[in-house]
Amino acid sequence: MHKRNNPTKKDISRQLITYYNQDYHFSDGHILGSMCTAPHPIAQKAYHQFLDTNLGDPELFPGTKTMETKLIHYICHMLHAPPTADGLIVSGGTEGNISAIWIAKLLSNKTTILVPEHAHFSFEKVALLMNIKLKKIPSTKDYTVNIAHLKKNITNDVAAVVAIAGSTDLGTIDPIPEINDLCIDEHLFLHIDAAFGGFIIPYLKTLKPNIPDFDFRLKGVSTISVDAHKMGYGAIPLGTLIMREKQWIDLISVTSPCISSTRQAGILGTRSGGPVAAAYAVTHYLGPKGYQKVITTCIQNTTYFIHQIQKLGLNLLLEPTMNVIAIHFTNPTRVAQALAQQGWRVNIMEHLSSIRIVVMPQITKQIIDEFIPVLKKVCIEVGEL
Ligand code: 0PR
Repeated sequence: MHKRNNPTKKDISRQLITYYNQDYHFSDGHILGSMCTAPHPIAQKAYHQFLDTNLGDPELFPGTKTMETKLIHYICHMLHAPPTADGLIVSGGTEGNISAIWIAKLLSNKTTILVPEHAHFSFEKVALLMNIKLKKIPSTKDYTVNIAHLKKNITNDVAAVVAIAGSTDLGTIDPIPEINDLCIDEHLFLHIDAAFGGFIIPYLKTLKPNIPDFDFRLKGVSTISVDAHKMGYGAIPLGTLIMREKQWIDLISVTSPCISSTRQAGILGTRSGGPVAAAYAVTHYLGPKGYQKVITTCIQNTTYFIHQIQKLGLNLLLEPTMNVIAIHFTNPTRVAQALAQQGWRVNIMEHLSSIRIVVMPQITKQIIDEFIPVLKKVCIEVGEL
């Protein structure tokens, strides 16, 4: 009998289970430091349904393309974008930042950008890819950009100013209204990196009225990137770049002779409609009321979490603005490694002598109650308590 060399379906299925079991899963509740979560069930279903679509050739998939347009409109509306605005679906915050600076560079023909020192490392890629010079602006003691330093660094080779609405390390929000005024006065392109905060800040205002504006209501804001695969409850990869003027899309478009549409915008070519369908489904299903509920719960759980941490006698690096907690340690790596040995994953921020916990929707009070005794035990073991 002819012997099959390839593994059977059953073999493959067993292999997949083995590999799957080597991973951590959001549903276990032990991933504490990630900015992602398991996609909402309605997003998971939509993703599978649109697995074989390709938005690189939208004329073959007009239905998927319509969903994409509606998703962009949803985000535009959430960000109070003017009627002149439009957006691009991108793979995430990295591509959003690259695309925004690509536009700013083409509009200005200049090559320096002013970036807060607490900006995400994706701006290093911007610099490498586009021969851009990053001028890093120091932070204040609140870990937001220092406006006086920003002002001092405005020179006539600046293509764009970047501000962060929900920083990667600490969830802090730069003083965007002041930066906005500065950019209007100096006629500078202003990009807001709201990859993480974009789905939080609109709903944070009802809980914390002093949260500053960050969106297109500020007339100097040129572009905003927001990821659905972070706090939007969507599936990876799904980011958006919303721009004040729809014609800026033309700047980053090329003619595409071999496909049915004549122009293709942005960096990617072939790309799945699955994540777009997922984000369309969850945004329209939850709507503002649903997101308000999700964010309110995350913020309440953050408050509960920090009380439990403080009750242990541990110190926070600063009072959280949103659902990002930084616990200060003498040796954060040792704490994180000891937690990993117990099956709990946090992110290490050596540069801030802290560990990061992001209170995503899967981090319930029950999970916090399970984690706190482990944290206490580990801290005693490694001499942090
Ligand atoms: N801008 C900000 C403010 C970000 O926080 C991030 C990612 C990006 C841009 C880049 O986004 P993409 O990674 O989607 O391109 N911040 C997270 C971080 O570096 C990404 C992340 C998510 C890391 C989940 C780990 C993880 O498990 O922490």
